[in-house]
Amino acid sequence: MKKRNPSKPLSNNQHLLKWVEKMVELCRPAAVHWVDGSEEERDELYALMVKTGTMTKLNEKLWPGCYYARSDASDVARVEERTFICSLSKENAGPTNNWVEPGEMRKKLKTLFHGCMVGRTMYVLPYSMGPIGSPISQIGVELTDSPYVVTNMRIMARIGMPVYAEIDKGEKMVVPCMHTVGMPLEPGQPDVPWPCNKEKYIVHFPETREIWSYGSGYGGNALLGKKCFALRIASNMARDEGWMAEHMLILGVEDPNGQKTYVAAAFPSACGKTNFAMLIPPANFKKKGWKVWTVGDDIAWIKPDANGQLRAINPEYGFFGVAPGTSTKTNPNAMAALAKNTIFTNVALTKDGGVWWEGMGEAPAECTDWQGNKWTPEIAEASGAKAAHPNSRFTAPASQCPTIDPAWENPEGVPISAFIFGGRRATTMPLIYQAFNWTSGVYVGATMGSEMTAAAAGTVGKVRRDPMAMLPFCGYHMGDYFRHWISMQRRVSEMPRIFHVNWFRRDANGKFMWPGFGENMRVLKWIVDRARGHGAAKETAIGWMPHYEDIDWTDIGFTRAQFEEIQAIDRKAWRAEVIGHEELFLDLHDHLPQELLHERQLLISRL
Ligand code: O2Y
Ligand code: MN
Repeated sequence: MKKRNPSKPLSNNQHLLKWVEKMVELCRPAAVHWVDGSEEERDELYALMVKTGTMTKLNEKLWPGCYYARSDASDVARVEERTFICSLSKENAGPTNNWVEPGEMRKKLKTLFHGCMVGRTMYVLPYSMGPIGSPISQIGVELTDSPYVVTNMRIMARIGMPVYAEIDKGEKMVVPCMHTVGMPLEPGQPDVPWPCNKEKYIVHFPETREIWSYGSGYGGNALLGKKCFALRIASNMARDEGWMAEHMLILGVEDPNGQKTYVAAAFPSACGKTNFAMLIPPANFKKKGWKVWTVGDDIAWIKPDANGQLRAINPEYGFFGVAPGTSTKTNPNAMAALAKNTIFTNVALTKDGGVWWEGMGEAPAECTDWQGNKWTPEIAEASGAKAAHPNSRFTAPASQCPTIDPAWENPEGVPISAFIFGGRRATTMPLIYQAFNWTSGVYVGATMGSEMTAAAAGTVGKVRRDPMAMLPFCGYHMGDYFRHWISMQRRVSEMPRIFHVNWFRRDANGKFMWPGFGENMRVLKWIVDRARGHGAAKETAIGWMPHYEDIDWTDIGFTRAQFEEIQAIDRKAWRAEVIGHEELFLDLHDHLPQELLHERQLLISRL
């Protein structure tokens, strides 16, 4: 690297300098690169990775500024079983997290990190989660030996010089994040395009707000600002400081009068979260002047302001979206966002230097699949081979999304009027209902469940309870997390209304009952009406539900009978559902707030 990356840090923060020196001593890199975030630096990093085979530059005419990477076949998703919350006591981590005694884990990490960067460059990557200078934003510094991570983080977070300046101010704590692919390069040893280690550790120390990640170069394991910081560490900060770090998209609904209502929604991985965040209203809604704006697609940091209004920021700067299934039909906004300056990982490479994935559109006659093998539709038919890995990703700048909200970088955040929970449920859960009040809404979120996802590397089809979609991301005891949610009503002047949606209910023949995508706008409009206090509803055993007349059905032909079927409360199925809630509650019993037990009793008595 050129002289521009000085051997001394650009920041005068002595604490940062000392920590980097200590980590250099531990990891023994061949060089240290202080990331400045410039375009020149970005281009140098891409050029370096093209040379080592980590990245391929895509056809500039078709995919300007885009690069393509293929991971090692063993390093394709988050590794929940190798993710640890090493709080001082096992009890604080709770039964839903892996825990190892912190002293023992530190000893192990010290051994693993000793010399782990030999022959490689250590990048010092300062980043801000949230707009720089926002009172809701937080700062981290990731030390990594992966240039792939640096270029991805450059899209996913604000990085470089302005962040050093923030660190210099000394107003915010800095979360230290250590990352290595865990493959030192001895002299003369050739590098591989995607170095990683069979052994993986994704470790969080909540009390000291530290992250240590070993052995993986992929997504949530390695881009430490995302799941590790913005959810696992931030959930601890939020509990201690009276705010919320949530696995939620944020969108704004603009009505024909130009009035905007912002909602935040939690869905487990692979439930159409990115599509919902970028929803395009049906034609008749558009004609009337309804618009949906995107603030974020994955994570929300939500804080009460001085007036007790909950306000949210998207702490991220880009989208790390699942490629398969994304198309101009399903999500034209995502397709526009990823059309340039994007990194594609584990999709297929086409003959003309472009990318393709299942669900993007017509398959190419031939391409190279995510493992580097020849792929044709005929081969796929004979062997079932996928061109793109089901968890293949695009890393795209959020600013390129056509529906990005004009207020998405507002340092004060946007006001939140409603929370939406949802999952992928074939039965039991209606299309839409509203919780009776805040505490019953917390119960709805706490007990939500979904079928498993590729991102979690699990079996498809099995329902797992995923409270607030935070099961893999809550950095402390889930029972205490529920208590924190309940306690928020003491800090907020008017609570957002809470809703549950299920786009995935099936009929007796196994067919989806709801078309989804843009049609979800009809449900969203009712949610917004209710949140503003003027939509009608009827009381049911599980919550408030719209009458058929309360939803705008123009141009869709969804009949009253269909609506009644999709909204039906099958009491037998609901009794089984409540038993499922009991299983979760048993696991958490010693930290479970009494309020949730009461809610359960009330639900049972209504059923
Ligand atoms: O598998 C990974 O490393 C990515 S996981 C992910 C990425 C973007 C948004 N959400 C998720 C998730 O698993 O919730
Ligand atoms: Mn997510």
